[in-house]
Amino acid sequence: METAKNTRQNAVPNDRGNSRRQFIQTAAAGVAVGATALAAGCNGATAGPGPRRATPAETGGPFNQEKLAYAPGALAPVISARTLSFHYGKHHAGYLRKLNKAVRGTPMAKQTLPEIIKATAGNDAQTGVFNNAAQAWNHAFYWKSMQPSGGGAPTGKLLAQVKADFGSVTQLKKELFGAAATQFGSGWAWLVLGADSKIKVLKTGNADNPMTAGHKPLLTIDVWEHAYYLDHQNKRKAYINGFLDKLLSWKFAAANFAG
Ligand code: MN3
Repeated sequence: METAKNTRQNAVPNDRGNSRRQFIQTAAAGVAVGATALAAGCNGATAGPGPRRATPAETGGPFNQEKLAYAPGALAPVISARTLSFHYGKHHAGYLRKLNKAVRGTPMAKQTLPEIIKATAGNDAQTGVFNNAAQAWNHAFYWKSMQPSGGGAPTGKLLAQVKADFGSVTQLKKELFGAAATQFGSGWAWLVLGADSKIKVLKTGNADNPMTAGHKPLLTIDVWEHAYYLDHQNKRKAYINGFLDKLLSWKFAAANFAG
């Protein structure tokens, strides 16, 4: 079966093969993702803000990268333009490229990322598809979980719910910090709305996403080393503190809470 064949091929991602394929694709398009991402700030007026996104021709479709809502250096000094360019232009684009390669020509090509994530979670035969689909979704969600001059506190209904479930915004931040700091190895810290309509703090390993357990994500922090190592080396806590105090987008969390 075509589907099984594609899935099996993708279950053991071949980084070297994908890198070579990526080079051929980008070379054919006359651009290099990383170098152009770093230069994108220079022509933001015409190309839009943020690092250059991989084009559909480069990620291959059906899933493509959304433009970032801010310029490459807008999250500095917590997250430098260099980190953002590698993270968005290489890591995130890479997950999309591998996912597209795996689902092209299969029924999953017509599904949404959450549909694919929920359908493949816990299925050993589809680990490769799950990992790349979840990482594609998680990163798109992470970019929106941050904004320049973020931090502070939520307002309105979200603030009322936070007070009801945590007592205070300070307590919520303390718990979110704890989850992000103690996630062993690669993973994510999350603010979610549970099926019981209570806001909770969770952490997940590798690509895992709380939506597979019935939670609605409100906000996430990427704690894979590639998210902070260029800027903070091994000091994950410095990155998390910077995220909470200067980048966290309560506006995005509130929109997810209301939606
Ligand atoms: Mn990441």
